[in-house]
Amino acid sequence: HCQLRQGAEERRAETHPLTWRLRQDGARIGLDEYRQKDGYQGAIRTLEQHSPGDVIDIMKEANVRGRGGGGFSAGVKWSLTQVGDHLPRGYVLCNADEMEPGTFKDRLLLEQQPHLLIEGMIIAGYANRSQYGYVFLRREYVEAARSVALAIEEAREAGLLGNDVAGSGFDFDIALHTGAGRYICGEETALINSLEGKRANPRNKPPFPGQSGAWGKPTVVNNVETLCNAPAVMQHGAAWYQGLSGGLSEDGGTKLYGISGLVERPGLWELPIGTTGREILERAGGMREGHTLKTWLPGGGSTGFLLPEHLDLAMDFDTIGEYGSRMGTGLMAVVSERQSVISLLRNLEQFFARESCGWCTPCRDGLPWTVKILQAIERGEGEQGDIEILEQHATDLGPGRTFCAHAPGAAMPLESAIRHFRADFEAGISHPKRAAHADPIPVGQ
Ligand code: L3W
Repeated sequence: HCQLRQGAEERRAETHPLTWRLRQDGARIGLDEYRQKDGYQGAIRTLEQHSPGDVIDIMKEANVRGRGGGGFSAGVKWSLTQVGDHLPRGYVLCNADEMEPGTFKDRLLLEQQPHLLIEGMIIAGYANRSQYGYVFLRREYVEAARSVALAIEEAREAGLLGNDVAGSGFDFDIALHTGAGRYICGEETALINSLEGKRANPRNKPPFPGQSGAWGKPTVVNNVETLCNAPAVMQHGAAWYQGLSGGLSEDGGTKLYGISGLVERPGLWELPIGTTGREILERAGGMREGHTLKTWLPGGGSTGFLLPEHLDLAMDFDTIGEYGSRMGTGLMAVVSERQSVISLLRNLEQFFARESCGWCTPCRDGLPWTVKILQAIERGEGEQGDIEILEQHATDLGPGRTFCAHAPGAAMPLESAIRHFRADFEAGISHPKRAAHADPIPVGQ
């Protein structure tokens, strides 16, 4: 699924800033090849020609929005660290803890083109007056770890990391840190706790990491793909970046879009942001023979189910949000009419229950309870009133009830599945309402 299914001849620097350097055979791009293909020019130009404030203005103007799923402006995030006089400010953390169900975009960048990330981190470090960056990497990404570690060494030897980066007088270095394989470590404040050697419980926000992050210092946390956009923005400018979407969206740039499920050719493509779900499905050759599309998740397990009628919506941060879902990571998962939405939902909620850090009650207790009810419905042994309990859970897990977005993320597929496929839930209910004295709360399993 990790192949970038697009001919090299179709990818150009002017239109595919994230992937134009990649080889057709998927081989890793080392430092020499990266530099031959214009690599590090964005960072060098930044260090030579711009002040940190300029970089932030350009990133804001380009409107690079967080590609991990949050969609928050990277430039605005970077401006949070510009308070106070003390130098260096703090840290740049690359969130490479890619573990969103169905998401495999950052892996491609990390394995095949790690220098693009390092270049982006140098730019982020300079803009945020930081001297140290960490790549927080998902433990299971063994190949990516090897690739990034080698790239850090290559960059250090070439004077692109360490003291006096590229002769600019700016000092910046990066360390690779592998996590312990937990989804919650991708939540930015849990990531910070984990990096500090603490248990990965999310922290309350505010303060945002830009105000007080790792070891109490102003800290920028950006997704891999977000940071990988910075070099081209700094090399070619905000107006150019904005134009990449070709009018398909008010958001700028391109996006790594992908698709998995029962399609002919699952894959990943760099396309203008705002490309429709239909085009992504068509690039994958459509649904497999004998299957028709029942529903789809636009960007991971923590997004809401959409219907075939939503395929013509622009896949961007704002449009999808108007239809009870979110673009999320932009990697679609399709469900065939011959597959069970209830089983998929149960699988996702089981994942979210397992990956909850356990701090907040709705998440710790609500998710296992949700799973238990879904398992009963899946077996055809649901009870009258179960749908109403699940609806209540979708509310109780929703925004504002917990420290972080884990529970609201889990609530999205739950709420949308009930809204769109109530009949599927009803079909799994065979028992009368449970007696009032029965213990309805299977806590702590
Ligand atoms: C300063 C404010 N900064 C928000 C920052 C915030 C964060 C970013 C996004 O979860 C989503 C989540 C998952 N001043 C700010 C501010 N920020 N207001 O903006 O914030 P937010 O609240 O939208 O979400 P979050 O807690 O960071 C991000 C979703 O991503 N997700 C999970 C993805 C997993 C991967 C992966 O495995 N690679 O990407 C998928 O969609 O559900 O909704 O930095 O500090 N006023």
